[in-house]
Amino acid sequence: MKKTLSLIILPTASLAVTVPLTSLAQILNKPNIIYIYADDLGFGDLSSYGAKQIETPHLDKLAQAGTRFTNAHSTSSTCTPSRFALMTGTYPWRQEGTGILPGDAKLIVPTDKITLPKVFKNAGYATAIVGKWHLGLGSEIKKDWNAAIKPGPNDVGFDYSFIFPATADRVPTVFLENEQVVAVEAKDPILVDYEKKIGSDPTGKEHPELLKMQSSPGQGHDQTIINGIGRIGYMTGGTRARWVDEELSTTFLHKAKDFISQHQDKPFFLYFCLTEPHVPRMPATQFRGKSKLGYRGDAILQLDWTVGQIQQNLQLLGMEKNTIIIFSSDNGPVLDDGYLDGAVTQLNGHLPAGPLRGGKYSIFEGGTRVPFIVTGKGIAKGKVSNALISQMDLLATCAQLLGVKLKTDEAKDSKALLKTLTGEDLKGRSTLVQHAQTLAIVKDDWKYIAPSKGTPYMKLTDTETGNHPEDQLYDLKNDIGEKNNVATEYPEKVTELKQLLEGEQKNK
Ligand code: NG6
Ligand code: CA
Repeated sequence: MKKTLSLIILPTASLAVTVPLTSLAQILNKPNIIYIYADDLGFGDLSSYGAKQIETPHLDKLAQAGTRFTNAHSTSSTCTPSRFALMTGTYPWRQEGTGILPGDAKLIVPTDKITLPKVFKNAGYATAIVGKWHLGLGSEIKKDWNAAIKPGPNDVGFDYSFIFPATADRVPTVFLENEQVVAVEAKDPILVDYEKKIGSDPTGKEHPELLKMQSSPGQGHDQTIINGIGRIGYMTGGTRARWVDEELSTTFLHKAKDFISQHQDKPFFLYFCLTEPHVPRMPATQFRGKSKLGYRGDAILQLDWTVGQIQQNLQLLGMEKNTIIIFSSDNGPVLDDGYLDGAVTQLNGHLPAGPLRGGKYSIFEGGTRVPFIVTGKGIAKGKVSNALISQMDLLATCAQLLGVKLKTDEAKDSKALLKTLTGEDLKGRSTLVQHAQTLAIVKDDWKYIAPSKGTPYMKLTDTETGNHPEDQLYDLKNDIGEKNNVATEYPEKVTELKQLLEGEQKNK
């Protein structure tokens, strides 16, 4: 049976034509794909998603020129598992050790299995990652940061990598370019430890007077001080290799632009992982104070500007017509995640998760329902799609786009949803498992959350986790804010979804 796909290939929607799915790759002529991944950006953080207190014009422009999704998800409500799923096309809860990783963790992405960048490589693309990695490096926790560190991004499908290892609040605060820490010197070797203090650098705990931004009481972030900010973990050495937080974003931007301009004649996949608005939020001078919402708002403006710079760069090089940009976030929002940076005190009525309940760390929709904007060649223009789609689906969807065959046991949880991604199909997945401390499953706008004994409320981060010792059922069509647990009213629905979830868990 021949599948067909309506594809808008000319500027006006009225000229939509139906083309065979199989020849889509030829029509698109191997588009460049740039996947821009924000860190902790919420469903309500962009003006195109309804934010009133903040203006994000560049992302709004992207949404107007393409398709804006309202029911797109990361797999999980934290970073490492969401990124693991994006890379592997499998649910992270199927593999042990995919929770938030420390900065010295070893690589958790299998090197012998298909990955998102390998799909592109198999189709003859050049591939790169620029930005936050957070999936571990090397094969040991104790590793020599002064020599090449393998395996890493270059061993799971990226030709080029310019990354930082974990999160901006974790040591080591250094960049790695293709396995090697940038600017490390033999006379000042880097040592990292997550258990005990190492070297003589002051810590936030001993010397809070040295901090330019105070850590939140009770949340740690009081170990080695780097650039006036207390971090998680201890490090010493690498004085010249340490990043300056205010320059993190532009450093990544320059590397991303370099990669783009060096690949004008060969199709490429760029995985561009921004660090905003994750803590520590320390925006560049040009954005500081600009949002009036504290450094979190300023970091969102910086992120929006960065996306604008990428768009502008593509235009200058005449590459925008042959490029698809996909923008999303790895999990929902959080205000106080370790530093007293004004995110709470200057919130000014802003709703980072929009109408959703919960945020980062939560099984409620705020945890995984995130902005997802797709624009460029072959993508419907000015469309809003309510289709259910997961970032984990990009692996199979890109394979479908590029005619790359996946074996049946590869990337099993990833669904080929090309028509959904282009904005033609408005349904997407029929079901999706969501992941925080517990699991939930969504089907036809009904959501079942499995019972959990975990805390229902994390005071320090002000998070409603969604943990509850009994079944929860929400009717998302009429109650997107998950206010009314209707489990006792619809026992058959609970049974149906519970069985579906158990089936997914068994389906290893
Ligand atoms: C948490 C950190 C938080 C942040 C998060 C990872 C504490 C108390 N909190 O454990 O600050 O680093 O991990 O965020 O240590 S993520 O977006 O990479 O998942
Ligand atoms: Ca994150």
